[in-house]
Amino acid sequence: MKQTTLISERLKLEPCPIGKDGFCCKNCLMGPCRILTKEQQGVCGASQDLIVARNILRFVAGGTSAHCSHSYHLLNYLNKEYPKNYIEKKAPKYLYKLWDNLGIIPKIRFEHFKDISESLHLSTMGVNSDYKDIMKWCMKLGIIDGYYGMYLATELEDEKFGKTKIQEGKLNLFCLNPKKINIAVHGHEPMLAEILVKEIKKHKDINLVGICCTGSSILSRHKIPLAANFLLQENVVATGILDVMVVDTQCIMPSISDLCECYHTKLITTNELARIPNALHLSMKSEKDAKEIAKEIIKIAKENKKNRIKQTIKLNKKPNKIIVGFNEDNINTKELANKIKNKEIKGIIGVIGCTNPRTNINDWINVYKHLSKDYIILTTGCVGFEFGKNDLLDGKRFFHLGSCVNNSRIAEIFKKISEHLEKEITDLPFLISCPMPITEKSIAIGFFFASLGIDVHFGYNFMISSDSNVTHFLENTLKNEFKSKIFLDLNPNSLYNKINKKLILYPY
Ligand code: BF8
Repeated sequence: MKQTTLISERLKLEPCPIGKDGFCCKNCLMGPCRILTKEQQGVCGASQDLIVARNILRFVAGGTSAHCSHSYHLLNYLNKEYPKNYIEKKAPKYLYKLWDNLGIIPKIRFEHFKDISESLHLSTMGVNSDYKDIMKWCMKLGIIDGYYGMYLATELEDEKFGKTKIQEGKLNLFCLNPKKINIAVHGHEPMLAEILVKEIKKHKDINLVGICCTGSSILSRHKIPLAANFLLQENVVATGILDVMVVDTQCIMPSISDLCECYHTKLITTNELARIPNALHLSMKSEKDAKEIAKEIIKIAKENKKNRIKQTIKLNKKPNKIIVGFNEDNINTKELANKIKNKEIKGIIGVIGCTNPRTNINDWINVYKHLSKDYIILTTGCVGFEFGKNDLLDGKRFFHLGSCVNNSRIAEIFKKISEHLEKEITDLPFLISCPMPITEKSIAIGFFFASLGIDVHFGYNFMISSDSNVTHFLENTLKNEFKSKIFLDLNPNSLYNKINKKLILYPY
């Protein structure tokens, strides 16, 4: 039998302190160069600022490509063309004008993929050596991530699978049922999961659960219980009672393959990009494929239940009850605008992104719990799951808006409120806080919100150490054109104090 570990064990591997600050350049074979001071240069002559800026841009390009790939796969699945003038139609007019003047929006359909590729080009050795210009490219990719990634994916999913509904749902590992055949769907692109939801209705002996953003998506639309976020995904397998895990793309730990072998679970991949050793690959490109594959998955799960070895994690608690399914149409933005105007609430915080196990998750959750007395909290993704685990997703102060591509719903809510109040988004008490980022996607999302004029907080260092010029640029210079800043605060209490002292999140 294969031996494997869980993430809690592997976390003993310390992060590289040089790479963590973005000071390691691996863009050519004269290096890798580790540039520890502002005076030092890489072998090619690259400064510390340039190295940090290029590393951030490559990170943002990775995140943007994931979201744009998601919407592209949806278009293919639905047999649809790219919409024309998409950003022009979706963005606030004054922002479109600003971005147009700055020359940072793709005008031709598909040009956004070229921009992702050009970002890789310009950050290769010996192309762009102006860190400020590279930061502008980060903003450009942020806009692309927001519109051609998150907005488009959310819109296509709403059109095809229906708008989310406000309803009670269940969340946590305890959604698994030892008496039933358990199937989990994991990843981000919910096309196959949607078909499985319909198909399992014919099978009373099957319990379908979700993981990560595919899970959030079918939770918000169909009340399918959400068993885990990124951090708990291995535990779903390690219960010993998961008969099939179906994965699409993104945030699937490579460890899952060995774990599935240890615990009898059949691992099934469905996306051409996401191949995993020892998994059964059932390629899904169309709705017709999806219908056939869903039936095949059910057959495999039914046959595999008899191979369970034993249940290894006790599931003796009840799942948390949560209210889910909020979106830009069923949240009363007029009412929120009035509450801001009448000072009934101090503002709105979008708490988004991952749950990085290198942070103190409980401390962050507690801070938002305190802040929710004065602020409305809109949330998505893995941090949203964490609020659910703490029984905070009540639909009164905390509003769960779905998966990470559904961050477009937060942007849309901010846009609508600003229209009601006839103000620019940047003049309103909005903050985006991503306290525990893990993925490149989280950073791309941050740049998107900054492009809208909203201050963006990160609670874990993504290559912006306190004294670099890049940090200074993001905290100060960005304001000149975008009226926003991207800043780090690694300490939950310090963020809380800054908000209380009105150093950030200025009152209306
Ligand atoms: O897109 S919050 S760990 S699951 S990246 Fe991944 Fe981060 Fe979770 Fe969904 Ni979002």
